[in-house]
Amino acid sequence: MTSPDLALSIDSDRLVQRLDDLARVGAIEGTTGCARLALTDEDCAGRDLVTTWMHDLGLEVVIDGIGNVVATMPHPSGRSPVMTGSHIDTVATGGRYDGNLGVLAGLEVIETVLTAGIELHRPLAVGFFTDEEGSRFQPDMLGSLVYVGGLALEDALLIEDAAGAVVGDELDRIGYRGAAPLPAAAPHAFVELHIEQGPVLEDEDVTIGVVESVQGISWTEVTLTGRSCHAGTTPMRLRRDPGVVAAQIAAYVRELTGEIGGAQVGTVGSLTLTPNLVNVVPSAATLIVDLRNTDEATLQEAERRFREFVAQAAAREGVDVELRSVARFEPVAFDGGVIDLVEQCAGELQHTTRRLPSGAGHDAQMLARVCPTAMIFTKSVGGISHNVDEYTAPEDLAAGANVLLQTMLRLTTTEFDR
Ligand code: HGY
Ligand code: MN
Ligand code: MN
Repeated sequence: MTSPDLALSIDSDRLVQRLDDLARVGAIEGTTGCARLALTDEDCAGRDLVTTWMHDLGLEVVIDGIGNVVATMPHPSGRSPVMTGSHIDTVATGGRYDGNLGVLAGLEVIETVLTAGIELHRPLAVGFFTDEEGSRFQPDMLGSLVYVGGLALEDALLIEDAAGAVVGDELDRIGYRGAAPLPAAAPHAFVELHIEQGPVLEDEDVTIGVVESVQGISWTEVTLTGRSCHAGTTPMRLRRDPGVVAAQIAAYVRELTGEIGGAQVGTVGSLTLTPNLVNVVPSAATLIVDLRNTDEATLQEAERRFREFVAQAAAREGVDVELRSVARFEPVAFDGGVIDLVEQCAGELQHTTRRLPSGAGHDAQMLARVCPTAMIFTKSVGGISHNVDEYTAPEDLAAGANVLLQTMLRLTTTEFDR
């Protein structure tokens, strides 16, 4: 292929149909959302469906030791592929586009190119990575982190969820512990299409987000241990109530984001009281604090102040505290050349564009460690995501997928043979 064919376009009905078909797997009744937590039966069913589509296209499908699945066009050259992909695991109250769009748009791009019979200088590939969400097994982006050699496979296989289930056992249970070696061979380049999951593109009425970076992420598990006692008979002066400290921490995280300002965000989304009974002062409270910032030094300052507050609040209440980092990734800058190419392709397709950082973590931030990488965002209605009401209009799905098509095609040409 010498010059890109801008007239080539994905089949948006087929893309939307596949998104609908996949959303039926783990569908949350009465909503348009789905629940496919990593390595659950629902995730397995989603994996089976997508790998069937991959096989139906005649792609070479490989599964590696952490359950990542990559499908590559057969190609005589043996050159490394231009790759796209994302994830098909979801949070427990997930929408149908987060991650799924990136995987199914990649499949759609490949089917479009195969149907058009276009000869490429190097193959295209699409993959889905295990446990991108990190909701069940921390850290998030677990599969892509192992894929690029950021975490040893043997360590990843030992990670447990809150109920004590182990990654390696769950992979075996669903039949997705593959044989492909890890770390994987680096692709030639990687481009991920994803919904923005925020309000920027919609607020500014811009069609395509040209993603320049991903902000830093810090997840710290806080375990507070007090003494359970009767909620009625125990005098307040004798109580050592970890539930109170947990609530103070959640409130402080919000205060801290106000004090630091700028790009600082934070929340406590996971909080468990034990025994969690109305008339028992808790014996323990476990929470995970999510802090993020586009600037590493500021994120470290936020972490320092949060840890200081936790120590003081626990001491005041006389409870013990244990901190454990369960995810920590510095901000990642994407490749300037690929960013420019995404912007150029979107412009040639007459779409409005805007450069922005990603507030969410993505598999692309791991692939950026091993090859030239960037991302494409498309609108999220109302900026809502990690919510069953997540929605992106068909025309925006198609716009994102066509920018992905053109960008990937350009990256296969000798012009990008770096
Ligand atoms: O948490 C995140 O940013 C991503 O959804 N895993
Ligand atoms: Mn995602
Ligand atoms: Mn997500």
